[in-house]
Amino acid sequence: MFTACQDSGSSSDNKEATPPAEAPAAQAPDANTPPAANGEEVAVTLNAGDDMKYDKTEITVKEGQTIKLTLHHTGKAPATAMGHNFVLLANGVDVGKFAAEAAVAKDNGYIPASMAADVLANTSIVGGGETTEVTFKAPAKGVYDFICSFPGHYGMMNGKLNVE
Ligand SMILES: [Cu+2]
Repeated sequence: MFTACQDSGSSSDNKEATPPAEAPAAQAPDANTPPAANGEEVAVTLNAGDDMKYDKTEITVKEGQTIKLTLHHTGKAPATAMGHNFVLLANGVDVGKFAAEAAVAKDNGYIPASMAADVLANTSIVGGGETTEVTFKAPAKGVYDFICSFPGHYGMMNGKLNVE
């Protein structure tokens, strides 16, 4: 398999001087991409930088798959100023309300305890150069919202998890 987003390793894949990449990451799926089948673990990497954007706004998985999601903060700003996380919300959750509650839940990693039942999966908050991950089982077929719950981010940092 492969390792993704390991910072400060000995390899030379240093992303510090990455030019603004507005185009979707043109990573051709290579022969090493594991086939995605029910029950298997699939790796998803989500990048977000100081521009307050996820590099993917749509993630498609299959029901029953185990998803290992890695969130890599490609920027330089500290978590206190430009923290990012990944929060997958249950169906029917009022995203705006959740985000408002989350914004004042700093002590709990911006996950509001009062709405914890609405969270299907979440990572911790990371700052520039840091990586975090969460492994979770794909929920039932449907479309689910994911957001960054750092204050003020969800309007820019949101996407859909499609479970087929
Ligand atoms: Cu964020």
